[in-house]
Amino acid sequence: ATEKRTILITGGAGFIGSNFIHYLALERPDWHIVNLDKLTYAGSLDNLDGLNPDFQYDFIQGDITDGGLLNRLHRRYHFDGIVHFAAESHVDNSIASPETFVMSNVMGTFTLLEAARKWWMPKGRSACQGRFLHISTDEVFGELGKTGVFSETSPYRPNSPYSASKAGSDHLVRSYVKTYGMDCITTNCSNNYGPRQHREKFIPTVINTAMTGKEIPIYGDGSNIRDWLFVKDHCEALLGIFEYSDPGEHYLIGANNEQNNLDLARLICQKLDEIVPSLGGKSYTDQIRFVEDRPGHDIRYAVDHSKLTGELGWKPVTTFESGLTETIHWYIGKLNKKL
Ligand code: NAD
Ligand code: TDX
Repeated sequence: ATEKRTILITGGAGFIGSNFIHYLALERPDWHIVNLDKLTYAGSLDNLDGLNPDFQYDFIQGDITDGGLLNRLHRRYHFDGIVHFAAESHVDNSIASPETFVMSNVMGTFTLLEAARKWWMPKGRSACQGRFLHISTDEVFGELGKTGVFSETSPYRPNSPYSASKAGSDHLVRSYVKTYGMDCITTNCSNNYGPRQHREKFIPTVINTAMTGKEIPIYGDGSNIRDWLFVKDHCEALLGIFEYSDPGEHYLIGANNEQNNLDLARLICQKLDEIVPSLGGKSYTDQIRFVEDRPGHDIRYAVDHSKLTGELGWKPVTTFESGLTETIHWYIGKLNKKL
């Protein structure tokens, strides 16, 4: 399974994609990685700092909706795999301006699928010569009440333009498996946290606002619940699935780590109180403020990942305590660099 491979990674300058490339540089140092990223506001080449210079890695700035570019890249590199992270990813932005979500998430995934089908199945329905791993979200299943969990059999019920666009991309991937026999796999993961996440997301927002003396914004009453997975554990799951899963599979990935937003903000503040006590001894929790709720704000997500554990033996290994501490130290380091 660890033979040399040439993999196209889309969105590798974003949060999870860049963590995945760092993970591959350590775990599969003989692979050749081509990172295609548009460098929207969410992507940053700083996220790739520190890669081993011997690692075969190329960066291409470009848009996944550009089929001509995809074909030129394939002629140059002869990809035998795609790991597809590129997407507009922030729910609040999708509420304010949904169009780019449809373009990048739906049209972008479609353009990639169409390109890969022609590269890898030139004679129509025949053995597919490459593997397409599509990274999606648990948000496609909508929201849960106080009980229950999402599983691979949960119906799709997206509630935001973001999750609807991701659901659309999942359906296209599914159709390429069923109709053309393409070797695609879809994963739906719960909320990731860790180094290199964009500051717009909740955990970086709490750390940055706390540390810079600003108000820490909690939407609504703070009772909404998310399941938080450390990004490195996600990367481990993705590599295992990419290498060992059967074609056409579908896996949910989660952490069994449900937290409500208010408790999580308090926990981060308490950790900051220990790591960087504020002058005057005030707790960062004093900066917490309730603000207007997100429209259509999903109440709760929770994920049953027992299929993945049963078939491939993966389970999350990072405790929330250690993952959060590592994350907080990473953001403090970033803030200090700016000073
Ligand atoms: P991110 O916003 O940090 O990064 C997305 C990257 O994609 C950016 O570098 C951006 O420049 C690039 N991109 C966007 N549109 C593009 C286009 N049209 N062409 C080329 N590049 C483009 O996102 P993330 O949090 O790293 O999420 C990565 C993937 O994982 C997404 O598909 C997201 O839906 C999914 N996901 C994220 C989470 C999470 O908690 N962050 C959870 C589950 C699933
Ligand atoms: O300032 C904030 N205050 C707040 O209370 C922000 C930014 C968020 N929140 C709440 C909203 C959510 O209940 O915190 C929770 C987490 O918010 P986000 O970090 O925006 O994540 P979420 O909306 O849950 O979506 C994330 O997880 C699933 C990613 O952004 C998606 O890309 C992924 O698919």
